Amino acid sequence: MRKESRLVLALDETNGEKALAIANSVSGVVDAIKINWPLVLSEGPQMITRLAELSDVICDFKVADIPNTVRLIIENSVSRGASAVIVHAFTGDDSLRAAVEAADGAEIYAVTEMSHPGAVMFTAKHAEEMARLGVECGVDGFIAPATRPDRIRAIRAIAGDRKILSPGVGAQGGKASDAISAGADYAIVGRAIYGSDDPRRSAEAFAEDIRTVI
Ligand code: NUP
Repeated sequence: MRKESRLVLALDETNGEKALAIANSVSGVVDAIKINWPLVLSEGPQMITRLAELSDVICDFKVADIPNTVRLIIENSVSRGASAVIVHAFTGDDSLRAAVEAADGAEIYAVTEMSHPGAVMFTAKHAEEMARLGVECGVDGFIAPATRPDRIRAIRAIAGDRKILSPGVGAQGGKASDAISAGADYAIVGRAIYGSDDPRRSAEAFAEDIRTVI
């Protein structure tokens, strides 16, 4: 994955034509495009392949299943053009290993603790433990919350040189430069870019904010 602006677009726009237009307009500014169930459910998994013509695509399917189902989901995503797939870490070592084995050159990022307030109820309490497990199982990186930069620092201390991608910037209240300063490699931004009047200008503004700290 390219590492220039350190900005990843979360493209949760559910209209396919609009999503492609936005992806086109920001493709030089963002390092990758992350897609999630909203776009895939409304426009189909062929969106992975179409977007992969413009950018590296991260499939944010937050896979949380038994190893065999994990393998099937990862293989399908990668064969459609995904450069990376996001999985949950709480599923344990066998499912995480199945994800890494199925990736076939693509990257696997594990979620240890999500960015919304409810995440502190359960998964945040085990986030460090899950990060250590992710390292043991060979994941390429972690998803850590820009809404709580101290938690990015905690995961960075365990992740070593593995990548950290950090969502929760903009609409959820986090700041891209704070996430990068805390140890994230990339900030993930969705609504504040794709929902703005001028997505390219908005992406450039986030990239500019990140540049102040790198
Ligand atoms: O902890 C997480 N928080 C989060 O927001 C893990 C994620 N994968 N996401 C995703 O990032 C979320 O599902 C959405 O696709 C994107 C954030 O979008 P926005 O809040 O910037 O619009």
